[in-house]
Amino acid sequence: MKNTIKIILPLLCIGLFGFNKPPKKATVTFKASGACSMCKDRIENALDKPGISKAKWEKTTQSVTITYNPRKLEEIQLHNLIAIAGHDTEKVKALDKAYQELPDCCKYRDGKVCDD
Ligand SMILES: [Cu+2]
Repeated sequence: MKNTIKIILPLLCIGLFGFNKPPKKATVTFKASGACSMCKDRIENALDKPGISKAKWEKTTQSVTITYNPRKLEEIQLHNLIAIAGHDTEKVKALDKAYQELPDCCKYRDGKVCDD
């Protein structure tokens, strides 16, 4: 019985003191399409927003790794920021208008690649 209390009490305390809140920091990696270092800058700049502490896009893996605050942003918003800048992610397709406005060499859907 005493042992049970020893186990339950700390759990109860954790529950009361914000265990239910999401953590302040989370890191996610997902697919985001791009062609070159200009795309890298564009994607990373699009993620230069409050609540995002780190964003790194990699051409070789066509993926972006983002450290953000889940209390301020939902993961889908990260996808939206990238899509608005003209780049497809695994969950959100870029707006046509934004894609058309990309420089020719950044038109990743045609398999184009800029010289870096
Ligand atoms: Cu590019």
